[in-house]
Amino acid sequence: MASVITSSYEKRLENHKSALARRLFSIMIEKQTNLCVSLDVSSKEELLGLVDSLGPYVCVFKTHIDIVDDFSYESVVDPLVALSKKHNFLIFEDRKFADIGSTVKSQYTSGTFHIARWAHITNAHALPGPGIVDGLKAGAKEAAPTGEDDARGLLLLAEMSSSGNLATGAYTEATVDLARANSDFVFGFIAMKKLGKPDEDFIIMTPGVGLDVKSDGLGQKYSTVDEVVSGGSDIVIVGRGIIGKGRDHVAEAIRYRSAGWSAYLARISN
Ligand code: 5BU
Repeated sequence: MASVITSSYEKRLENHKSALARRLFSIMIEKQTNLCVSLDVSSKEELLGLVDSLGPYVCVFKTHIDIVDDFSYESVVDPLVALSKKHNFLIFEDRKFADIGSTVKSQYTSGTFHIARWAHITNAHALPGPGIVDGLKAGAKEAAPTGEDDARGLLLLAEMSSSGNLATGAYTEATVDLARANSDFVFGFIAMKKLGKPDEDFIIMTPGVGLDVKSDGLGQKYSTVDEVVSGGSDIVIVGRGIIGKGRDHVAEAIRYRSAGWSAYLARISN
């Protein structure tokens, strides 16, 4: 396993070459949080309500915008962007692009969702090869304004959390190589642990994190916050552990944020 990064988010902010990564680190430092909440809900009212109440505790909200039943750009994206300014967080659309460059460019910039206009972060599978990164990079340039605050960044799916997934071994290694060749735009990975050489500062965002259960009956596998952060994860992605039915959402967000920050402090003190 690659050795974990033990330098602070402050140090990494100073040296990072991705504008998006610098913005992300500055939010994490200011709000003292490495928590990303995954908003897998189908009603816009619920989505926006969660964002407003949990906004103070997160650095990133992750969306699956295509599962919102009552979606319209004006009634979902516009208020979401306003809330991202109010609470100072980034928006990550978990789109998992997986097609040729020309097609993903259109999927990213057009259609119902116009993802590149509002999602600071999106992600893609490496399976199609370098064209997918080129297509998304071209889309980001075309759709997003140019200031540092409007920076866009891509995460490659180097690993997955689900049981029996195929993103392992040589596939994961080839994904890291693809990121290396595009490190101005690809600032990190969806992965379960640190990837890359010690001096390569890829940000690792990790799904499949839960403190109470080990699986969901549909293939999801949960690790604890301590397990993933000590293994090199920089941001923990939590969905149902926080927004699941019957949970006190704010109390759970505070619990996961505190676990994430303590695990980060423990890692940098080693
Ligand atoms: P959960 O409720 O914490 O299990 O939600 C996990 C979220 O992370 C959900 O939106 C998934 O689509 C997403 N996810 C994942 O669980 N595992 C992966 O490997 C990737 C994404 Br990539």
